[in-house]
Amino acid sequence: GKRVKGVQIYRPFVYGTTARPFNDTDNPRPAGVPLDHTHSWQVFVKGIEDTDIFYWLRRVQFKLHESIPNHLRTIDAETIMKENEGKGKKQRAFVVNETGWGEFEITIKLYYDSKSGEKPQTLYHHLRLHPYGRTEAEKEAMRNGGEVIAWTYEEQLFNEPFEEFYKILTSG
Ligand code: SLL
Repeated sequence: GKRVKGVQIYRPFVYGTTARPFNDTDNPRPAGVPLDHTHSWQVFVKGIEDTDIFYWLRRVQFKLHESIPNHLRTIDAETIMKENEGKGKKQRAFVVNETGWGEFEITIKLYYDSKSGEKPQTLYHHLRLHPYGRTEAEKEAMRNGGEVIAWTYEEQLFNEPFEEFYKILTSG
C-alpha cells in the first residue's frame, strides 16, 4: 500500500489503574475472594472521555503478576463490540477487574488494526493500591472517594499512515 506523505495523525487515549480498599460499607470483599486480598482494582485502556478507540486499537493484552490466576488477559475490541450490541450504554474500554493485596508492574501490549502495518507496542504501568503523594494533603486528595488512581494520558502517533488505514482513522 501507499503511505500518505507528510501526514501525522494523533489519537489520544488514557491507560492506568483505579484501586479501592475493601471496607464494610460501599466496597465489601465479595464472597469467595481470599481473605488476604485488601483491594479491588482495575486496569484499563480507553479513549479520552470514553470516546471510541476500537477502530484503531483492536486488541490489548494485559500481563498481570504471575501470582494471579490466568495472568495473561487478552481483550479483543471485536468481542466487546459484540457484547455491546443492543445495549444502551456501551463498553468503550479495554478493562480487567481484579482483587489482590500487592502492587506490581503491569505490561500492557497494544495491537493495532492490521491495515495500519504498525507493530504491537508495549507500555508499562505500576499498579497503585496505596496513596503515593509526597505530603499528607496529597495523599488525602488521592484517597478522595476511597480510590487511588494512577492514570496516564498518551497520544498515539500514526506517522504517514497507509492510505487504507488513513481512511479508517479519518472516517470516524
Ligand atoms: C509485592 N512484588 O510483594 C509484589 C508482588 C503481587 C500481588 C505483588 C495476588 C492476587 C491473587 C496479588 O495481589 N499479588 O492471589 O489473585 O508487593
